[in-house]
Amino acid sequence: MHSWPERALVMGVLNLTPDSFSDGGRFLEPSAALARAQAMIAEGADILDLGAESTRPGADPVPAEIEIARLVPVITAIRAMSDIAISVDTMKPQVARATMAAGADIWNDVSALTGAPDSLAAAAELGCGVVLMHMQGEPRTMQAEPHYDDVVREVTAALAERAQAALSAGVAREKIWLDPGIGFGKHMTRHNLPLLGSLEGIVALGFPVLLGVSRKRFIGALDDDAAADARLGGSLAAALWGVRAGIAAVRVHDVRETAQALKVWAAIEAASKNA
Ligand code: HH2
Repeated sequence: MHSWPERALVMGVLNLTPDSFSDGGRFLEPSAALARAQAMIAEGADILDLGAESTRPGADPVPAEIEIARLVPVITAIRAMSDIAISVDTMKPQVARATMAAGADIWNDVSALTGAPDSLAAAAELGCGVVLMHMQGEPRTMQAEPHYDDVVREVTAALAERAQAALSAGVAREKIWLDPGIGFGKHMTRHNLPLLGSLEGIVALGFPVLLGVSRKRFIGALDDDAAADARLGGSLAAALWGVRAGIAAVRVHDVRETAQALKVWAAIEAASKNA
C-alpha cells in the first residue's frame, strides 16, 4: 500500500442493464462485466457498485429474478479474483439477500429502504452496509414535477429520518451511509445546486456521505447540453466540491480520472495543513 494522505473513496459504477443512461447495454454479458470490474480495480476503485435495474428517469422496473440472474454470476466471478468491496444498487430485499449471499458487502438503496415492507428488517438481518439515498417519488415519474419548499432542509431532514428508521430496525450505526440523491426527484439546477452547496449539513448528521454526480444531467444543463460522455470535467468539479464538504465517497463512471483527482486533492490538502 501507498503512504498517501487519507482520501475519499472511489465507487466505480457497473451497470448490468440494457438501458442505463451512460453505459446501458455495454456490460450485460458477464465476461464483459468482469473485464470492466477488473479494469476499474486496476484504475483505483475502492468499491464496485453493481446495478441491474436502471434508475434513469422514466426507466421501467425489472423483476427481482432478472436482477438476481444478472448480478449473482458477476459478483461470484469478481469475488473469485478480488476482495474489493462490492455494493449492489437495488430497491428489492430479495435481490439484497441473494447478492449478499453471493459475496456482496453493501446494499445501495436509492429508496432508502422504503422499497418493500421488509426492507428495513432485511438490512438489519443481513448486517451489510447500507446506503440510504434520498429520492422524491419513484424513478419512473420522479422528474415529472419535483417540488420542495426548502430542498436543503427537506432532504437533510428526510435522510435523518431514514437513518433513525434504520437504527430503530436494528441496523448498526457504523453500517449506515447517506446520499443526497442528486438527480432523483430534483430539478436539474434549482434543486441539485443548492443541495450540492449545502452538503456540510448532511455530513453533520454524523454518517459517511456518498455522492453521485458522475455524468449527471445537471452538468449538461450547465454546459450547452453536453452529452453524458462529455461531462467528465463537470463530474470532477462536483466530486471535488463534495470532498471539500467532507463526503466519504464518490460514485463514478470515470474511475481513473477521479482517483487521480482525489489523490492530488488529498496531497495538496495535507500540504496545506503542514504549511
Ligand atoms: N445514481 C444513479 C444510480 N444509483 N445510487 C446512489 N447511492 N447515488 C446516486 O447518485 C446514484 C445511485 C444513477 O446513475 P447510473 O447508475 O449511471 O444510471 P442508471 O440509473 O441509469 O443505472
